[in-house]
Amino acid sequence: MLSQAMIDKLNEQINLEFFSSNLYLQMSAWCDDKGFEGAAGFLKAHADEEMEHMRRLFTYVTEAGGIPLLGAIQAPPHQFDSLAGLFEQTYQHEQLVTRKINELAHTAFSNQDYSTFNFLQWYVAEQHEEEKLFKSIIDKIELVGGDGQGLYLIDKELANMANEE
Ligand code: OFO
Repeated sequence: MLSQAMIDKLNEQINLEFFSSNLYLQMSAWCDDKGFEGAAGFLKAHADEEMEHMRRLFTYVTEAGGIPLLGAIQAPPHQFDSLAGLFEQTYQHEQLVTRKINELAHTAFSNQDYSTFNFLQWYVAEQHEEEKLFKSIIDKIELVGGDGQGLYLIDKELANMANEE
Protein backbone atom coordinates (compact mmCIF):
# COMPACT_ATOMS: atom_id res chain seq x y z
CA MET A 1 0.00 0.00 0.00
CA LEU A 2 1.35 3.38 -0.99
CA SER A 3 1.63 6.22 1.51
CA GLN A 4 -0.38 9.34 0.66
CA ALA A 5 2.84 11.34 0.40
CA MET A 6 4.15 8.87 -2.19
CA ILE A 7 0.87 8.94 -4.13
CA ASP A 8 1.02 12.76 -4.20
CA LYS A 9 4.54 12.71 -5.56
CA LEU A 10 3.69 10.07 -8.18
CA ASN A 11 0.70 12.17 -9.23
CA GLU A 12 3.00 15.17 -9.66
CA GLN A 13 5.13 13.03 -11.95
CA ILE A 14 2.05 11.96 -13.93
CA ASN A 15 1.35 15.65 -14.47
CA LEU A 16 4.94 16.31 -15.55
CA GLU A 17 4.84 13.46 -18.08
CA PHE A 18 1.65 14.96 -19.55
CA PHE A 19 3.46 18.28 -19.76
CA SER A 20 6.43 16.60 -21.50
CA SER A 21 4.05 15.10 -24.05
CA ASN A 22 2.32 18.43 -24.68
CA LEU A 23 5.65 20.24 -24.86
CA TYR A 24 6.97 17.96 -27.60
CA LEU A 25 3.69 17.98 -29.48
CA GLN A 26 3.63 21.79 -29.36
CA MET A 27 7.25 21.92 -30.49
CA SER A 28 6.35 19.68 -33.43
CA ALA A 29 3.89 22.35 -34.63
CA TRP A 30 6.70 24.95 -34.74
CA CYS A 31 8.89 22.50 -36.68
CA ASP A 32 6.12 21.73 -39.19
CA ASP A 33 5.54 25.45 -39.67
CA LYS A 34 9.24 26.07 -40.38
CA GLY A 35 9.53 23.15 -42.81
CA PHE A 36 11.39 20.80 -40.46
CA GLU A 37 9.14 17.84 -41.14
CA GLY A 38 11.60 15.25 -39.89
CA ALA A 39 11.99 17.04 -36.56
CA ALA A 40 8.20 17.40 -36.33
CA GLY A 41 7.71 13.66 -36.87
CA PHE A 42 10.42 12.87 -34.34
CA LEU A 43 8.83 15.13 -31.71
CA LYS A 44 5.34 13.72 -32.33
CA ALA A 45 6.66 10.19 -31.86
CA HIS A 46 8.37 11.35 -28.70
CA ALA A 47 5.18 12.98 -27.43
CA ASP A 48 3.57 9.52 -27.74
CA GLU A 49 6.41 8.02 -25.70
CA GLU A 50 5.78 10.57 -22.96
CA MET A 51 2.15 9.48 -22.83
CA GLU A 52 3.42 5.94 -22.24
CA HIS A 53 5.56 7.26 -19.37
CA MET A 54 2.41 8.84 -17.95
CA ARG A 55 0.37 5.65 -18.42
CA ARG A 56 2.93 3.47 -16.72
CA LEU A 57 2.77 5.68 -13.60
CA PHE A 58 -1.03 5.86 -13.79
CA THR A 59 -1.25 2.05 -13.84
CA TYR A 60 1.25 1.67 -11.02
CA VAL A 61 -0.62 4.06 -8.71
CA THR A 62 -3.90 2.24 -9.45
CA GLU A 63 -2.43 -1.23 -8.95
CA ALA A 64 -0.76 -0.16 -5.72
CA GLY A 65 -4.13 0.88 -4.28
CA GLY A 66 -3.92 4.63 -4.86
CA ILE A 67 -5.98 6.93 -7.03
CA PRO A 68 -4.14 8.76 -9.80
CA LEU A 69 -5.27 12.37 -9.96
CA LEU A 70 -5.01 14.43 -13.11
CA GLY A 71 -4.51 18.11 -12.39
CA ALA A 72 -4.22 21.22 -14.53
CA ILE A 73 -1.34 21.01 -16.96
CA GLN A 74 0.76 24.10 -17.61
CA ALA A 75 0.68 25.36 -21.20
CA PRO A 76 3.97 24.67 -23.02
CA PRO A 77 5.90 27.40 -24.88
CA HIS A 78 5.10 27.65 -28.60
CA GLN A 79 7.65 30.13 -29.96
CA PHE A 80 11.27 29.19 -30.54
CA ASP A 81 14.25 31.10 -31.99
CA SER A 82 15.76 28.25 -33.94
CA LEU A 83 15.90 24.47 -34.24
CA ALA A 84 19.03 24.56 -32.06
CA GLY A 85 17.23 26.60 -29.39
CA LEU A 86 14.26 24.27 -29.47
CA PHE A 87 16.35 21.16 -28.95
CA GLU A 88 18.36 22.92 -26.25
CA GLN A 89 15.04 23.30 -24.40
CA THR A 90 14.22 19.60 -24.86
CA TYR A 91 17.56 18.71 -23.29
CA GLN A 92 17.05 21.08 -20.36
CA HIS A 93 13.57 19.68 -19.87
CA GLU A 94 14.84 16.10 -19.80
CA GLN A 95 17.43 17.11 -17.20
CA LEU A 96 14.59 18.51 -15.06
CA VAL A 97 12.66 15.24 -15.46
CA THR A 98 15.74 13.29 -14.38
CA ARG A 99 16.02 15.44 -11.24
CA LYS A 100 12.35 14.77 -10.46
CA ILE A 101 12.74 11.01 -10.97
CA ASN A 102 15.79 11.04 -8.70
CA GLU A 103 13.82 12.90 -6.04
CA LEU A 104 11.03 10.33 -6.31
CA ALA A 105 13.48 7.44 -6.00
CA HIS A 106 15.05 9.14 -3.00
CA THR A 107 11.66 9.57 -1.29
CA ALA A 108 10.71 5.95 -1.98
CA PHE A 109 14.01 4.63 -0.67
CA SER A 110 14.12 6.80 2.45
CA ASN A 111 10.56 5.72 3.32
CA GLN A 112 11.45 2.06 2.83
CA ASP A 113 8.95 1.85 -0.05
CA TYR A 114 11.07 -0.63 -1.98
CA SER A 115 8.26 -1.58 -4.34
CA THR A 116 8.04 1.99 -5.65
CA PHE A 117 11.81 2.29 -5.59
CA ASN A 118 11.99 -0.81 -7.77
CA PHE A 119 9.25 0.46 -10.09
CA LEU A 120 11.15 3.73 -10.55
CA GLN A 121 14.29 1.99 -11.76
CA TRP A 122 12.74 1.77 -15.23
CA TYR A 123 12.49 5.59 -15.25
CA VAL A 124 16.04 6.00 -13.99
CA ALA A 125 17.29 3.94 -16.95
CA GLU A 126 14.92 5.67 -19.36
CA GLN A 127 16.11 9.13 -18.30
CA HIS A 128 19.68 8.12 -19.01
CA GLU A 129 18.61 7.21 -22.56
CA GLU A 130 16.50 10.35 -23.00
CA GLU A 131 19.30 12.69 -21.97
CA LYS A 132 21.75 10.86 -24.23
CA LEU A 133 19.33 11.06 -27.16
CA PHE A 134 18.61 14.79 -26.90
CA LYS A 135 22.26 15.64 -26.24
CA SER A 136 23.25 13.76 -29.41
CA ILE A 137 20.77 15.82 -31.43
CA ILE A 138 22.13 19.09 -30.01
CA ASP A 139 25.68 17.99 -30.82
CA LYS A 140 24.70 17.30 -34.44
CA ILE A 141 22.95 20.65 -34.81
CA GLU A 142 26.00 22.41 -33.34
CA LEU A 143 28.23 20.64 -35.85
CA VAL A 144 26.44 22.19 -38.82
CA GLY A 145 25.93 25.58 -37.16
CA GLY A 146 23.20 27.62 -38.84
CA ASP A 147 23.96 26.10 -42.25
CA GLY A 148 20.70 25.47 -44.13
CA GLN A 149 21.95 22.43 -46.02
CA GLY A 150 23.30 20.89 -42.84
CA LEU A 151 20.00 21.48 -41.04
CA TYR A 152 18.19 19.87 -43.98
CA LEU A 153 20.30 16.74 -43.53
CA ILE A 154 19.70 16.72 -39.79
CA ASP A 155 15.98 16.99 -40.42
CA LYS A 156 16.22 13.93 -42.67
CA GLU A 157 18.08 12.06 -39.96
CA LEU A 158 15.45 12.99 -37.38
CA ALA A 159 12.83 11.54 -39.74
CA ASN A 160 14.77 8.24 -39.72
CA MET A 161 15.11 8.36 -35.95
CA ALA A 162 11.32 8.86 -35.63
CA ASN A 163 10.77 5.67 -37.64
CA GLU A 164 13.15 3.75 -35.38
CA GLU A 165 11.43 4.92 -32.16
FE1 OFO B 1 11.23 12.40 -21.73
O1 OFO B 1 10.99 11.30 -20.26
FE2 OFO B 1 9.29 11.27 -19.62
O2 OFO B 1 9.16 13.04 -19.23
